[in-house]
Amino acid sequence: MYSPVPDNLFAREVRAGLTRPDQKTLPCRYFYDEIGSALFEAIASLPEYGLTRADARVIDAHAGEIAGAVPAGPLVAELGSGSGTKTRRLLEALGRVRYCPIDVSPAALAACARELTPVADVHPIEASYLDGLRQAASHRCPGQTMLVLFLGSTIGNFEPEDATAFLYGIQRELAPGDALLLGTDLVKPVAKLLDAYDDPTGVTAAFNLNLLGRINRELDADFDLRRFEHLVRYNGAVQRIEMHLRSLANQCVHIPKADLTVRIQAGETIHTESCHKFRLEQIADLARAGGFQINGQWIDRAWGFAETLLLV
Ligand code: AVI
Repeated sequence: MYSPVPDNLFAREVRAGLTRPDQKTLPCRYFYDEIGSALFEAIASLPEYGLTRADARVIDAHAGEIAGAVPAGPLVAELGSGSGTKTRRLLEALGRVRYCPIDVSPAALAACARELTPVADVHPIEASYLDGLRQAASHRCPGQTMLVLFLGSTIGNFEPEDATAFLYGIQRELAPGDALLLGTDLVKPVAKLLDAYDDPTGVTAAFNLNLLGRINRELDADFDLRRFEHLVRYNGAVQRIEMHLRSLANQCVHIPKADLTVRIQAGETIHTESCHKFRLEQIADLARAGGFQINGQWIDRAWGFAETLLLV
């Protein structure tokens, strides 16, 4: 039977992911609606999830050195700025620069502008990462260099080949002398990772389940969230945490705005996110493959997190 391709990108991607014959998937970038973004802020405060605090600690401890390693007075663009709190110290160390936070969430951009207007000349850009970067680059003054921030180990949520292609995409928007500060979560004991992504308070479970809630709200679907559970695995072969939603029953879900009825077996999972963890040599390989060279690296040993400064 012919069924039209939905024109809404979210609907199309949900449909594509849930009709995959081998493993059902949903793209993790759809976690971040208003509820998901609030849940992510809560995750960042959990004692078990040290990643965000480690990222902020490295920047706080080394803001002066990082600022000293890039040409003076750069235009700063941040990909996926969130609320901008961890960027504050770096912007202070850079002096009053023009700062373009790039995010798809207007709420995150507004919070970021509130937080950082006292220390920078803030120009929020509501766009996807590379489109936003292109727009930010158009704000450069003649001869001005650019510093791009991609913090929080969001690069770890890309498949390895997509991570390389993405870094290369950033590099292509930049010019010689420009820099990228890349945050990456390092490999660590599996038990510590499982605690971080399957916290006893259940915040990460709620964050994961909210993806189904979002599909219900935006695509008129009838997922019963109580018939799914949060499942976290460490896949050692590819050094990543995988988040899944496991069905607790044989069930049939209707998603009218994606023109889809999907059958899900008891025990079957929907893979919702991969969080890759890095070794230092893998960061070097990734940088090289993306067309950058490493100019500095600062590490938080307490959690296991690296901030790496890459030059074009
Ligand atoms: C945004 N990103 C780097 C987080 C991570 O750790 O991969 C997303 C997250 N998923 C569950 N907890 C946090």
